Amino acid sequence: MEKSEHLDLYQQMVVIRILEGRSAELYQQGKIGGFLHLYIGQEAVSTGLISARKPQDRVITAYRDHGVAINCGISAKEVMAELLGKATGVSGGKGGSMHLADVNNNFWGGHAIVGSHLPIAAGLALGDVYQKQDGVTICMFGDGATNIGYFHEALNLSKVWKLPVLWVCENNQYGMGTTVERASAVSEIRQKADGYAMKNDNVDGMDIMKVREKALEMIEEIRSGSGPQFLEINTYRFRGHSMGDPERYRQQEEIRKWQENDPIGIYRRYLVEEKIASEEELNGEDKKANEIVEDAVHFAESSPEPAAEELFKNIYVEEGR
Ligand SMILES: Cc1ncc(C[n+]2csc(CCOP(=O)(O)OP(=O)(O)O)c2C)c(N)n1
Ligand SMILES: [Mg+2]
Repeated sequence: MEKSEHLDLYQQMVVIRILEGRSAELYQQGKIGGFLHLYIGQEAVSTGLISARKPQDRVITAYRDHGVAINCGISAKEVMAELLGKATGVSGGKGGSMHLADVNNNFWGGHAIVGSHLPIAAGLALGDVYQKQDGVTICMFGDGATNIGYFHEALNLSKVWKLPVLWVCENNQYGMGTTVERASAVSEIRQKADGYAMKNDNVDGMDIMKVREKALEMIEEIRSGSGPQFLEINTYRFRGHSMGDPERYRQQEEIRKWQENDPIGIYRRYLVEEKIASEEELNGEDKKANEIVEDAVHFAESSPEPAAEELFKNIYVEEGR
């Protein structure tokens, strides 16, 4: 990898971290409505994974989607404006936190119903097969989603039809306040893929380079016709499930232990130890990331609300009928 690519990935991770910290503040000030699920702690997962895709590869995820959107190439401005429900947001201010999407960047959303986007991912991949495209669909979901019927239907059909999908489970150890052990028959989630005779693996989600390497390998195998594969990525969310979570279900000690493996700290150390970048250069990247986020907040706050007519656009019924 070129140095500039490393710095770009590092900056994406820091932008996500700072943007989410700022959005938590704006939420507390009442400027963001609805739910807000932060990705802090999981940045190496989507940054590593999406760095391995080609432009024709589609990405689809659940509601913890701000980081994924940034990694797919959506600007911090458009993400922040969407969080504030502004017309300049990536979904025109009508989607909000859980419904960021931009097909121009091959990012197919942001989905709020747990597991609901897995059959959609299978459908996207089937569409590519029909049209003889060589894209791979990367479908990300949580550990909790693997206990839902949609998950099993989608994995099964994807294997029967040899669809080009990389199923990615972000195992952050909890579905809301419930540990994996209390909700899933198997605690190593990749074992569920064995039930569909699907090649599977796992990787440390706190280390971006490991995620990227594994993703590159699996995506290329899928592109070459291996059929669907399954990757479990072990990670941890440093914040609550969503804003307002009192977090009575886990100990501070556990959070601290995971924070010692902060994915940004791990990448930083790697870049310095491998002499790819100096501390000063990385501090410069942090400063730039901070400016990008502050510009985004200013842009979002000074943007207009969507017009009332917008209520009648982008719905399934033709206008005027
Ligand atoms: C079908 C459905 N059931 C319940 C919910 C409420 N709910 C929202 S998030 C969530 C937990 C999902 O956990 P996981 O898939 O591990 O994702 P994470 O939040 O950890 O990223 C639940 C139960 C929902 N949105 N949809
Ligand atoms: Mg989870």
